[in-house]
Amino acid sequence: RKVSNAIQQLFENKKKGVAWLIDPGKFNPNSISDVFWANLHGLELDLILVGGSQDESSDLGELIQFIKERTSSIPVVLFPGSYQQVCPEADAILFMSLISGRNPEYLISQQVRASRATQNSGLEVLPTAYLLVNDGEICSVHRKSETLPISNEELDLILDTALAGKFLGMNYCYLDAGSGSSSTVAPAVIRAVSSELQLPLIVGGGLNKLQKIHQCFEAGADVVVIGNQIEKDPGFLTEVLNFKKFYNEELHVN
Ligand code: 1GP
Repeated sequence: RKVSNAIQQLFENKKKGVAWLIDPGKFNPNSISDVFWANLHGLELDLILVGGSQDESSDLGELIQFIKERTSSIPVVLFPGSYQQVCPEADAILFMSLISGRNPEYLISQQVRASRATQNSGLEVLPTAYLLVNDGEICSVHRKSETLPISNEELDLILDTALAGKFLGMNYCYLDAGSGSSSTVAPAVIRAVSSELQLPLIVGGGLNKLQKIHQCFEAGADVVVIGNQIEKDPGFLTEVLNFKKFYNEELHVN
């Protein structure tokens, strides 16, 4: 099944999705038990994102194979930190432009370098407007991309930027506060972007509590992305998936 169809279905049915972000630079396969992998099957994890801010991941293919052997039907989507992270073992790629910044390297140069490998890979391409938005914190992705996040307070700028991405043909919008960020994308920002854009909205960065995930869902995020907190405590993923199931069922009843 195509990843775009799965996301579109969530969006159209107003259901919520959860993505587990695995950063190859941090992931320790020994920290995850066989029982945990086995349990994932019943828990309806929507996506696994793989990628990170380090440049090269020579063993990315091996890591994806390792994940796929344990999860079978859960789509693996690349969230590339650089053009070197295009990897045919995955199912799809978030083909992103960092449009909240003004660094040409991440607006278009990395994409030019990634395009041939993407074309040859047979990966499903998900054209994505990627915006860094938080309370003004600097984290790894800002440092690497040499761009500043847009402040949660600059709502008009965020909306205009996201709209520009839509008009350029990007089918998805990813609002990211940055990995490990202590602030998140503000619910007011999510609400405004979701209603203005009418595109599937992915939200991540600093989502380390169920309450924050609940806020994202309520504000209109279609998919939430969680990385760091699962790295710290794999059980958090189980909690989030149980919560999502409950949330989606409640929604269904109402
Ligand atoms: C970062 O949105 C992702 O790019 C996930 O962030 O690691 O803080 O969950 P966390």
